[in-house]
Amino acid sequence: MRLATRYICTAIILTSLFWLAIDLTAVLWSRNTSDSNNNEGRRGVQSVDNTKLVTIDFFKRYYNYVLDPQPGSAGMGGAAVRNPDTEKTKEDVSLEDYGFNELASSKISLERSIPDNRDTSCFNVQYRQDLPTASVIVIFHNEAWSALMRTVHTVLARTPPQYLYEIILVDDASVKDSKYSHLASKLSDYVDTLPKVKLIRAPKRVGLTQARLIGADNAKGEVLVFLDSHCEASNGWLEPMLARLKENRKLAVVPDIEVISWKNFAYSSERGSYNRGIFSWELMFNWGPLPQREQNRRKAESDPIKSPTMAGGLFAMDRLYFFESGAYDRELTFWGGENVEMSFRLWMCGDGIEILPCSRVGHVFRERAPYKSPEGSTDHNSIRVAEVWMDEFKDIFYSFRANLKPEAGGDVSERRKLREKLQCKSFKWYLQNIIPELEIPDKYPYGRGDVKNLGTNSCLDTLAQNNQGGVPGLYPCHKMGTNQFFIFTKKFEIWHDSLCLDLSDSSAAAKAKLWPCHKQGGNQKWEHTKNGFIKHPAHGKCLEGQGDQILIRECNKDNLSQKWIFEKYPDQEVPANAKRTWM
Ligand SMILES: [Mn+2]
Repeated sequence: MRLATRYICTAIILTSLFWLAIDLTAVLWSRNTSDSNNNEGRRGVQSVDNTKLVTIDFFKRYYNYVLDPQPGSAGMGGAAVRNPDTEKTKEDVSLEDYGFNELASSKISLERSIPDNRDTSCFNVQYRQDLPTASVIVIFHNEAWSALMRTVHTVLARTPPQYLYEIILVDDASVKDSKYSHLASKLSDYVDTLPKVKLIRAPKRVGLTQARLIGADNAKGEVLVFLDSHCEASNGWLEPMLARLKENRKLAVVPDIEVISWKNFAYSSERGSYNRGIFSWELMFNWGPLPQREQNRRKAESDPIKSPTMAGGLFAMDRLYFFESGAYDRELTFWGGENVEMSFRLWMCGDGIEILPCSRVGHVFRERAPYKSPEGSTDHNSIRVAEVWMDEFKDIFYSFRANLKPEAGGDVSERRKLREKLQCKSFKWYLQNIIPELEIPDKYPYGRGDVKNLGTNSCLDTLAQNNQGGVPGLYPCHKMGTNQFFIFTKKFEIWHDSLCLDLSDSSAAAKAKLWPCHKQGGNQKWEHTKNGFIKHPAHGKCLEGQGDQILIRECNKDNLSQKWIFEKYPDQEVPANAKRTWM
């Protein structure tokens, strides 16, 4: 049967069933009430009582699967799909084209069943039934058919239709190439057969932020829900977000984002521990654990988690508040930084961001993006964020990103006006109240910038091993900060964004590693002597540069490869009357 016909039939049958159910309820109720209280008997003829609170399972009756059931088909229950060896080449091509195993994805029903990972407490939460309607906005560029359509179909199947105003697909100028021909007329024709789904084509490539704005500018639902184009909605994914926004419209709410494997499309069935969004001083989004303070504040696993930032791919906001609060900065280019901008703005000017653990959406975390962003686009965006929102703390960002200049962000006066108009709080307030756990580097540390080795003329570099146990080395000095940016702190640590250079033994084979800073000295305490040594007092050894490696050796003042120089020594250059601390 063609889809359209199926939908019409299903709709007719459901509508009939719906009214039949109401009639029956009305009859039973009026009998009940007239038995107990004759005067109120007439109330029984009213239709659905929207004020009656219900639990999440109530909404299940409205979910509507339309695809033929495929018993035993691939990936059911969120299972992994493995392709036979004979299809290895085909699989590799799909990985190359999409950044995930599209071949596996193409074998899985667009409405497959997935594990229910919600905490039991989620089933006791009481929801109202008069929830706002949602416009679901999905932007895409060169997306795979199966991934995009599974996003659409799972939203249609698992959203009560009374709350789904529309799904808006925004095609950000996908390449007109045989590889992506499914996104041309095939897509337009298919979308015509689906209820409530609209397709908008961007006339030229506009990038993530502008494509989202096209969706938002065209949306008519009361709530905007942004989803990536490779998601799977789960049972009850939307209702908690709508309910929370009905309680407080000055929030962005984020579902608990579950992992769909890019390798085999297994849908994670692990509950895991909750995380929240944080950021680095380079203005990159990160996930971080919940601090004790937040764990104490929450009374149940179903309670929202306050999140200082959001990843930005999946979230919902009241549509009018989205625009009142400044939508997106329309001068942001292409990709990156828009989530951090919105995060700072929502906390400083509104009621912030919450992750809702009872709302779950699966997302394919791709191995890599299958397309390139224009050079410098993210930097341009980050500069705008720093200039508009970070007040004096933007200096920390610029010290990390030594080669960036404010001018490269363009004119930010409109956004500064917005900040004034909304009477937003200061960045200092945000740091102190929303993310007090974030380490703020010393304002005038003993050393800062790149750390040059005089023997090799190379610079200390994390070599992108920015994690616990990462082994830094040497790399040609590039004067761009980032992985060559270190601070010699007032606690005598060699610090890189919450990681400290740590030496745990003094043997010749020992390595100085990056380790979360513990502020206790010991293995993380260093001396930088007048003659240029970086010496570990506890182990009595010096850092020595050799090739691209850092060795641990007996200190030798005649060895140039043991001499290091920081780009700056700020504590020796404090301006007169300057405030010596940030807070
Ligand atoms: Mn994504």
